[in-house]
Amino acid sequence: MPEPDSGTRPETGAETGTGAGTGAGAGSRPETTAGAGAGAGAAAEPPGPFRVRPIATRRGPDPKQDRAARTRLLVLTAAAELFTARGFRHTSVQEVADRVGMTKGAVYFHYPTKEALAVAVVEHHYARWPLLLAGVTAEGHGPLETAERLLAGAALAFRDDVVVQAGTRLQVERPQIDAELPTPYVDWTELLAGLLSHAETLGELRAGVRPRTAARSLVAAFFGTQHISDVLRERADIVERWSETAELLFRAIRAD
Ligand code: LUB
Repeated sequence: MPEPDSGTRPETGAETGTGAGTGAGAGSRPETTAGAGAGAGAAAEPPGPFRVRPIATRRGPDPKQDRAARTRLLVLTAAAELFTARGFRHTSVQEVADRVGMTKGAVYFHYPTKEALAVAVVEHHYARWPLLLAGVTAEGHGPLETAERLLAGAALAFRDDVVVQAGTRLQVERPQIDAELPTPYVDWTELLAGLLSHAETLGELRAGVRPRTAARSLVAAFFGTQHISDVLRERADIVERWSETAELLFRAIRAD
């Protein structure tokens, strides 16, 4: 019986390059580069947000644009620190402005609302993953090993990267945020399902293991592991907690 559709997200609209005006756009993602699990045998194209994005080119260095981009990143990182520590509702734009030594007006110039700031933080959270994918793919492992190393890399990012942490909290608080946030969890599920389907064609999967079911289970286990580690240890032990869970799950998934 074919597997139920996981409701993968339809491709989002036009992507914007870095540089001008990326702060406030809902649904647009900072560009990426990558292909998935390029070990032996042709791998399927990674899902939308993990796919190669055309790099928006522009003529020559533009100091004004670069300064604006640096300011946006400064504001975004400060917002991520506050969203991670206090959540969306208990963070004010004034606190973000104070943290970067700017006026509230100057922050609003780059991000017209607190919601726009939240959307930008979540977009940058997801923009981390194609870069991680590109790095792991370049190592040339098989698809199952690629999946295992991707999630191990994600665990490090959840421990050390405040934008990843903030994006995760904002996605949990999405009912409180009156803005269009990307649908969570579906891209990782799609990416892992692609890698596990490829692994299946190479005979790397244990008989009876369904790629999409295993992909959903890995995402659910990772999300639960990072959440519990966050609540109990502010993710200080997430790498250890995930490696013990991953060892168990990949032993169940991998063919002997
Ligand atoms: C991941 C989070 C936190 C899934 O994909 C996502 O949306 C995720 C944020 O919403 O964990 C686990 C890899």
